[in-house]
Amino acid sequence: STPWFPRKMIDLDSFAEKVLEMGEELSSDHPGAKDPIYRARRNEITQIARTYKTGQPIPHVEYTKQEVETWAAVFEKLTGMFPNFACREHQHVFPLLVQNCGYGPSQVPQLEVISKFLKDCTGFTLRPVMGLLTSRDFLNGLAFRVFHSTQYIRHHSSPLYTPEPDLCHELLGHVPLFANPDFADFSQEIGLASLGASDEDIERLATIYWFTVEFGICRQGDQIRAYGAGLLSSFGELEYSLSDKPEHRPFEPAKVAQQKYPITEYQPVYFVAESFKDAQMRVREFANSLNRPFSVRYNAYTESIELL
Ligand code: H2B
Ligand code: FE
Repeated sequence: STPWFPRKMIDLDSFAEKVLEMGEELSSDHPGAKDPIYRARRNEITQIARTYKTGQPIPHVEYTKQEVETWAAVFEKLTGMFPNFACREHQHVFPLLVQNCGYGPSQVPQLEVISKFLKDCTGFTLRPVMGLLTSRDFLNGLAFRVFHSTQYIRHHSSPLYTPEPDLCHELLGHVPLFANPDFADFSQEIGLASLGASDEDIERLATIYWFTVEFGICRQGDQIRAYGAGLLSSFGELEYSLSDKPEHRPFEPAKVAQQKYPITEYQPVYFVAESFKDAQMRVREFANSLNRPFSVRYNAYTESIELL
């Protein structure tokens, strides 16, 4: 039988409290795990996600001086690298985020402002989330052009390292690409394929997500550049991924879906997309090969999924 899946945008409200480890209870090797002040602050911020409902504006967070400093450290380090390593789509959007969304080292941008900006660009919106969602829930959100974003900041003791998504990763890595129409289409394609998919197929789609939205690189003229958020928000891996140390293979979803990957070390292999349009077409083809007794379409007028 088909697993349950969200049919209307408001169905996403039910994901709020289903977060995996590290969401509320930080795992023990987390830099913030033993810092009670950090934990209390995290709980304060994740209250927003816990009670957030579809259609509400995302509440403003007044970030502390320490949080702004952590954000600034990450911001300065990464923006210095983008000109040499980020794909052209990321570089095109970044100045617009500075102009319209308060990006810069002196303040932490607000999710609500960014969500409105993305809505104007591609129809994508952000929803605050308490921590890691299951792959199924997270991918299902993409079918509605919804990206679940954390709202808290990594621990100040190691500004350039975080074992989990945080606001720096979301804002510097993910957000710029969701402003690009082809990338938005590509991401939604993975999301649509995930609706009602079997557990095995969710695993395959999560792997494709991993090697594209998180760790994807793409050909750009005679160069390769990064578009994956995990790369764009990691100063070490960003340079490494484009060097001749790892393996670079062509983006073929059926092969990508079977690739094993480490989550705490640099990737030994990356997949090179020719363009977001090409990647979307390939994912659609792959999705059609999956075993699901129906196909789906998103109706943007009613914000709901239609079964075909
Ligand atoms: N949850 C959240 N909150 N952010 C993510 O980036 C994320 C997630 N990634 N759940 C998902 C899992 C990804 O690793 C794939 C789809 O499993
Ligand atoms: Fe991410």
